[in-house]
Amino acid sequence: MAVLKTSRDIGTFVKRTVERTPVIDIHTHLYPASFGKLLLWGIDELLTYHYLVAEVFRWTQMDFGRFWKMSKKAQAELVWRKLFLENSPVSESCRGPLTCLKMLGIDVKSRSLEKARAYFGKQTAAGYLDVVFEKANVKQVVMTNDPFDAGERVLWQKRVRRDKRFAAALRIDPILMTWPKAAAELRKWGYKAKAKVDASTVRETRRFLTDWVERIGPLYLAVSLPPEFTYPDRSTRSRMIRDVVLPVAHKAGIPFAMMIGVRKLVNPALQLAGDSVGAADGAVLETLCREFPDNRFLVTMLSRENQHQLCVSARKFRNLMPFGCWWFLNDPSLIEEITRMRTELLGLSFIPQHSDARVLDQLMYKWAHSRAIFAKVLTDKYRDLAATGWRVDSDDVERDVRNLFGGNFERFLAETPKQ
Ligand code: FIX
Ligand code: ZN
Repeated sequence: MAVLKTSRDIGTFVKRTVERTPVIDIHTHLYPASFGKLLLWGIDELLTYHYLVAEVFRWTQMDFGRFWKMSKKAQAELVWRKLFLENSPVSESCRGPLTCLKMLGIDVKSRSLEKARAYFGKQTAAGYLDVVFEKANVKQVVMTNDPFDAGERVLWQKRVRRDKRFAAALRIDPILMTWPKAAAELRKWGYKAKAKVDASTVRETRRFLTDWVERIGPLYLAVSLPPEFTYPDRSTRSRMIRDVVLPVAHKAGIPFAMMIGVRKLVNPALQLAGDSVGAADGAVLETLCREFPDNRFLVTMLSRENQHQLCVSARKFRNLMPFGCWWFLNDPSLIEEITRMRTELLGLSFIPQHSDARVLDQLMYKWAHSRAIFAKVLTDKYRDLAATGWRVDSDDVERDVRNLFGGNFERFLAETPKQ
């Protein structure tokens, strides 16, 4: 243990600790190599990530349908030309792939996409997965596992081999967003669920969720909700949350993760890139936390306008854990603003980031970019402490960063009451 006496000592030690501390990435769309084509990786997947698709259409009048008919390779070449060669790749979504190539030791001075492709052509998914986890210093990721996705469902039913670096999360959007359709699916799978929710449908839907909790062992249940989400109201969604989702989560002893503020498909022609954002009513979280004190809530909100209220609500309810700088907030200026706000209002009792990675390689850049900002914010906070005469010990800094990068998540899970 060392006392970090000077401003410079603090800066140097905090930066090194943030870089060296392995992280648990609590929300991603990644899969292990055993899930086959569900695992996306390599330069062409990086360049056709939906964030870049949205951006490339700002530089072309190409017909959307024509783009979607192009091969992945041709789409990537269009993105490379428009966003990297004809315009400087200064956006966060464009800087990301370049950080990945740099971390892999691929020189981008030539600006040759073929050179980058040559590297990936020599990799296998399993081998490259080890490279990425090591370079990103990620010890575990939590997947997004959707029983309503046919491609994924069949893998779980075949009991595909697990990789302990990939924890599960049970994603239940259809149950809370499109119930009649979800009920029809459940009936196909042998659960007597009716479009009109009655007591037997509640029982059968609980049975469905319980079966999947037992099948995949999720760390939490999760849903993405629109800005207009509220609770309670007379909707099927409120009934399902009260009578099905929260009782199943409580019985299993796992949190319920709500990701709030997505306005789905405002531009359907962009497909996955077509979602937008809206400010939500943050007060709904206080209602849920108060009415369900034995449930625990992981929450991330998509609108910048909701961040301050989320911090204040978390001050009022210890069963509310804010996490991440999600999606349109996963940009340096906003990560810094939100992280400063959170340390000033919550101390170190929050989960600062998740990557939301859809392409394996993204773990490298998303965590490298965020770690740089966390180091900057934490350095300022420890320097402020030192200015009061407080002794800043290296062991304390290491403990604090371990908590931010996974310890708070693991404690929140462990303390979740189980029926
Ligand atoms: O609902 C979600 O899990 C969102 O993160 C995704 O739908 C979104 O497309 C995304 O990947 C954002 O980063
Ligand atoms: Zn996501």
